[in-house]
Amino acid sequence: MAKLFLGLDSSTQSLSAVVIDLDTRKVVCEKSLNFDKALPQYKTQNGVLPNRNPLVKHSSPLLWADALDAIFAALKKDGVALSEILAISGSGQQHGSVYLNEKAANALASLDPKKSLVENLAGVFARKTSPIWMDSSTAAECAEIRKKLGGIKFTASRTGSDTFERFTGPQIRKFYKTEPKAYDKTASIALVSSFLASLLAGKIAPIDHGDGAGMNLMDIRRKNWNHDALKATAPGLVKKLPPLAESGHVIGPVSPYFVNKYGLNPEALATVWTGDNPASVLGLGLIKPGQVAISLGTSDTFFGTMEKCQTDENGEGHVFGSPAGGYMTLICFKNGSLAREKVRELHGLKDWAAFGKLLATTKPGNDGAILLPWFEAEIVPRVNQPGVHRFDLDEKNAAANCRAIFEAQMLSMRLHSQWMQVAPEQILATGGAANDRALLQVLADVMNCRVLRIEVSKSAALGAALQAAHGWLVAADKNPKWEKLVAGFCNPVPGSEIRPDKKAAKIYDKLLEKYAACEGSALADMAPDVRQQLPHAAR
Ligand code: XUL
Repeated sequence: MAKLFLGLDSSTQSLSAVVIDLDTRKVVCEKSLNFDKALPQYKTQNGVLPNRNPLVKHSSPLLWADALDAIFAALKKDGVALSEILAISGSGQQHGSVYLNEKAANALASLDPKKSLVENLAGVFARKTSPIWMDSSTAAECAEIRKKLGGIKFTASRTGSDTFERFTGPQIRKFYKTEPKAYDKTASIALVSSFLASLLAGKIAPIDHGDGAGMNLMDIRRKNWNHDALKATAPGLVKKLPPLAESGHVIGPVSPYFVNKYGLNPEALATVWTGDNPASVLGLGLIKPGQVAISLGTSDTFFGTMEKCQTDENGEGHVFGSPAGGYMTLICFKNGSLAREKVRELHGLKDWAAFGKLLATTKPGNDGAILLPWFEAEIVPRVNQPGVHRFDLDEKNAAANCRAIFEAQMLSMRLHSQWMQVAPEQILATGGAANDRALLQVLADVMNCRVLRIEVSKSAALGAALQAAHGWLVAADKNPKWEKLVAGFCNPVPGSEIRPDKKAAKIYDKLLEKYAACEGSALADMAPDVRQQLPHAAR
């Protein structure tokens, strides 16, 4: 019998499944279900329910449950050996919350396979819809909680992050303030991840230390609920939150619902889920302290792993528990590929090849030219009003501007990740712009570190499958080692390694000082409300 493990990832727009075979170290099945297309009756657009208020972004917990039924039906139809799956884990879009009433626990314990999950869940919600990570309607609640916790620095050092509008605590506070009766009727609050784990386990599932850290409610160092944060958020909250647990910890056997309906093995284990970013950290193989990945996408994201908990006193970066133990950080820079695209368009360059070619005609350090690339309001550093600033840079010099935008983005990453105190031994680059070697050379030189490209499709679902395997091995007293577990599943692209040029790296050490000074002076010139207002949701 093969050793199969299933990982599920419930993201904003889709539910994905990855099945791995631990013996052959192969992904044996990958499947994805787009919410808008597969379940049009929920009328979501890109996984979000329409709302007149552009700051409000909700989705439907029933949609996620329906998708779970649909993906198991699809896996069964495809002939996946569901009876050979030993354990299941998963990940969810972070921060989103589900509000259950006192009927939920019984309904979960007695899921009837003759009905759908949606039918089984009739009447168990204290709130029909779920706020998700794209929601930015809680600025007032963020300010209230932050004030009670003693400001940005203390909020971040206690909970891992400053208060952010998308984080669950401020969202819960808004619910309590605006719908106090419904809040009272809430018996249990789940995250997207723990809600889906609850369906699989047939009981209210714990929240893990990865996703729990995205709530502004968990003590990031002790990994338990922080009572001051709970008190600052809403009354009686402690009774409504499930326990916290290690990611991948075994909850128990899967609910008989899935055994009877889809042919899962009755001994298959349901484990604790995590957030999509912590799961991606596993899927990219970032399991040792100091390992770093940079995703160059719509926005640029810096992921790193740390042994000890360091928090960002400026409140720009987030610290979550890493499913591989220790901590991970996530820093999101909003002006990523859209800002690069703006420069490309401004100079009439038809494609990225032309952009890269032009950039390569200039020298590292760009003769001291600096561009602050805030084409859009920026999250890191906090800039609430778009504005592009040039220092010693001619706006019309296309080649210098192509270099300046990417150098700025990488210098900003280096500057704003210093609080982590992690010197990476190598950086994995992923996302669209990681295909361009000229850009990756700048990245390697600015960070003075070798860079390798990695392409993992469905990194969160793969990470979740590895998490299921880890949980199963721990339960079997096999003392699994993460390094051994991830080996073979997430390798960098052969031949993609780029080494830093030592001379260029020295130039960037100096340029970083100038970049920091330019950034400081641009921020100092801004009105306080432009600088200090909270950014909207990341990514
Ligand atoms: C992270 C965040 C997003 C969501 C996307 O803080 O809000 O990355 O997790 O699913």
